[in-house]
Amino acid sequence: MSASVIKVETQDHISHQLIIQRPPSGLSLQGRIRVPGDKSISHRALMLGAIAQGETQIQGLLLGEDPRSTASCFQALGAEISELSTEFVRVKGIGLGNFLEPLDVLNAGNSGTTIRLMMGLLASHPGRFFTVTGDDSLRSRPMSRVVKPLLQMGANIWGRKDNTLAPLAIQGQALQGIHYHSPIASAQVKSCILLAGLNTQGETTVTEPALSRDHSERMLRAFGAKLTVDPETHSVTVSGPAQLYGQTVIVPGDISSAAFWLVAGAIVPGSDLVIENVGVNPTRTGILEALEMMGADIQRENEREVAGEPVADLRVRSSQLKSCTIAGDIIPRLIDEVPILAVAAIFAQGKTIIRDAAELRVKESDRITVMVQQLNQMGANVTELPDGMEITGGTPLVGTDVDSYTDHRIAMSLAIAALNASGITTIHRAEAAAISYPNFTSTLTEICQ
Ligand code: SPQ
Repeated sequence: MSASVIKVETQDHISHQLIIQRPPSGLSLQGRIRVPGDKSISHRALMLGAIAQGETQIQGLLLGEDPRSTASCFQALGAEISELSTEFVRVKGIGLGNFLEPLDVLNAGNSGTTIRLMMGLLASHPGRFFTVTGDDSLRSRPMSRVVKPLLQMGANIWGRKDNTLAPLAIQGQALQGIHYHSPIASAQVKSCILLAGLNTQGETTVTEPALSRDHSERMLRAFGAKLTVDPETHSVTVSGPAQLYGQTVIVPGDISSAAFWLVAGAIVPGSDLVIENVGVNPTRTGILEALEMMGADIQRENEREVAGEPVADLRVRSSQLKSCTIAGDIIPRLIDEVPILAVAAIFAQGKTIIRDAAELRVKESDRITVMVQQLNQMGANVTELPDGMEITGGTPLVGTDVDSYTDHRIAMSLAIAALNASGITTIHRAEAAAISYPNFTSTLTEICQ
C-alpha cells in the first residue's frame, strides 16, 4: 500500500491525526506479524518483580505508555528497574513491606491497572504515606471499587468526591484479611485485594460474580505466593504474609492488540494474516469465541505454553460474518475487545447485540457512547443501550473525521473500520494508540497490500 494511503500528520507536539484512504484498486491484508507484549502481564511482571526478593528478568515487555507509568511508580518506591526494552528488563526487587516513601506524587498516567493494583500494595505498607494520581481520564475513573474493600481491610485512604476519585492519599497500615464479594467481575479489583493480602496476616479472599483475567493468580503462584482458587465460586484466597522470589517472565503477545488484526483480516476481503505468539489464556479468549460465533475463519496454530501462559499463532482469513448476541459471562473475557467487535458487527449480516457491558462506560473513555457516535458518523447503524449496543450490519461506511477521545482502543478500532470505508477517514488524537500499541501504524502499513 502506498504511503499516501495511510498518513500520520502531527497537529502539534503531542497530537497526531491518522489519515486512511482505501486505494481505488482495493486492499487486502497479508503477512506474518507479531503484536507487542501483553499489557496486563507486563504491569504484573514489573510490580511483582519490584516487591519480590532478588532479581526478575522480563522478556517481551510491552513498551507502551501504561507499563512505563508502572515502571516509574515502582522506581519511585525503591525498585531498581533497568532501561525498558522488549528484549530484556531486569528488576531488582526490594522485598515485600520495604517500599520507600516517595518524595512526590505517584503518577499512573492513563493506566487504571497501575493505580488500582498499586493501591493494594501501598495501603498494606505500614508507616508510609503515599499520594497517587493520573491523567484527566484516570482522574475521572471510579476508584471506590478498590477503596471500599481496602477500607474494610482497615486501610486509611482519602480522596476527592468522598474517596471515589484520584488524586488519593494513602496512609499505609497493617491490614486485616477479609472475604470480599465483589459486585463486578474485575481483574483490577481482584488483583488489588490479593496484592493487599500479600503483606497482611492470615487469609484474604475475593469472590467475583464471573471469572475475570487470571494473570495475577498465575504470576503470584510462580513468584511463590500461597494461593488457592475455587473455580466453582470464582474465589481466590491468598495467605499472608507472603515471600515472593524473583523469576523469569516471558510476556506473550497481547490478544487485545491481536484483536485489531483478527477483525481486520476477517472483514477486509481477500486477507490472510498470521499473528504469531499471541497469549491465549482462556480468561482472555472471549474475542476468539465471539468471532467464531460470527463465522470468522480463525485457526490456532503451534499451540504451546510459555512461562505459565498458553500461547498460539492465530491465522485469520476473510469471510462473510453473521450477527450474534454477546452477553453474560463471556463479557469479562472480552471486555477490552468490545470496540473492535462493534466494528466487526458493522460488516456482519443481521443485528448484533452486545449487552451486560456497562463497565465500558468507565474505561479510558465511555466506550459505548464514543463508539456509537463515531461509527454512526461514518454511516453505521448502531443504537446505544445502557449496557451495550445494537449494531445492524450491512450499511456501507463513508470516511469522515472521527476522534479517539484519547482512548487507545477507540483510535485503533476506528482505524480498522476505515480500511473498509470509502473516501478519506481522519482519526484525530490517534497518538492514544501508544498507550498499548506503539507501532500500530507501522504494522498497519506493513500488512496492507
Ligand atoms: O489499565 P486500564 O487503563 O484499565 O486498561 C484497560 C484497557 O483497555 O487497556 C481498560 F480500560 O484494560 C483493563 C481491563 O479492562 C486491564 C485489566 C488488568 O490488567 O487487570 C483488567 C480490565 O479491567 P477491569 O476493570 O475489568 O479489571
